[in-house]
Amino acid sequence: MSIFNFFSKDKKETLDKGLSKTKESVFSKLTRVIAGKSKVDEDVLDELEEVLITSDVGVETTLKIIARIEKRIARDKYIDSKELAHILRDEIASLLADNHTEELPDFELPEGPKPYVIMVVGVNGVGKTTTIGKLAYHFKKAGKKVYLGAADTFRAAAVEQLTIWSERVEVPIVKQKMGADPAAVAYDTLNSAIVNDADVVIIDTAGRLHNKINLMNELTKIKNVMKKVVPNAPQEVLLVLDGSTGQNAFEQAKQFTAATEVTALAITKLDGTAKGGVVIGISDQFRIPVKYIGLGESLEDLQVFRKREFVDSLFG
Ligand SMILES: Nc1nc2c(ncn2[C@@H]2O[C@H](COP(=O)(O)OP(=O)(O)OP(=O)(O)O)[C@@H](O)[C@H]2O)c(=O)[nH]1
Ligand SMILES: [Mg+2]
Repeated sequence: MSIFNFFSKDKKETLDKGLSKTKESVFSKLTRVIAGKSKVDEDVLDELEEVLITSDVGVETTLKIIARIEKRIARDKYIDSKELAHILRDEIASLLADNHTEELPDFELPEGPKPYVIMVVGVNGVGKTTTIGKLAYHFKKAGKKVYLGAADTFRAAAVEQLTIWSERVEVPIVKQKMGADPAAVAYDTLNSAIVNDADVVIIDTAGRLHNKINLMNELTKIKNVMKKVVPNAPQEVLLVLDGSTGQNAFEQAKQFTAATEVTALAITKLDGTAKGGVVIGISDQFRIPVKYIGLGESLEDLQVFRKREFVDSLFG
């Protein structure tokens, strides 16, 4: 194991605790499935399919998992039903590993000219601003100089909320008053960041405008204006999804990725839900990598998503 993948005890505890609702729900369902059955057979598989679908893994990914287990049964002939959780863990982990994505050490930035600009998008209430606060905290802790840009100027409280996070984490924020042009705020933020030699800039955006077309046009405009300052910005467009909405999160991912270029996903509020299986489905079905997961409201409760650790925690 490389030092990059070192998985600290604290991190594991946060993950286990954050996923506990999903974990309990999955285990109680699995226990019911195997009750009175010694062997994993067709009946068990049918019920397992149901368990995965009701845990919001999604139909497509569930079918892939079941097919893998069937293959394994065909090979091993007899599988003790007590081993089911184990086997599920292995098969899901290897399914997700098939969808290979580049992994950097936690809160390190890819090579390239500074600053690395992350534009955060998503519908209202999913956890964009909170995720920005947590990201700022972690990047700062990793020794990076962080700048925040309050480009959600649509709602009165939005700028205030981001300001509170900037004070809490002690990182600078660039803002204007409510109703200001979001692209202008983003432009100013990048200029300040360059003058001050920042490593990473995180731009908050509105989750709601008068309509969806307006919203998408505005995101495009913010992107284009930023390119005038940093030609390859934004290097990351992070779509935030609320994991507690299960299949809805899937739908949002589909719609957003169709309407605008998204390069990474963050799935929040996993602590408040038994629908954490959605991370497995989204990670399997979207080409865009799940980069972060939100496991609670405090600063430490944001983690870089590591497939193996996630699956181990869920079925461990
Ligand atoms: N339990 C839990 N709550 C979270 C998490 N992430 C965000 N929240 C809460 O979700 C609520 C909405 O979060 P915001 O960060 O304001 O969401 P937003 O996307 O910026 O919302 P708008 O600015 O209205 O578009 C807040 O009450 C957060 O505390 C998480 O991982 N776990
Ligand atoms: Mg917000």
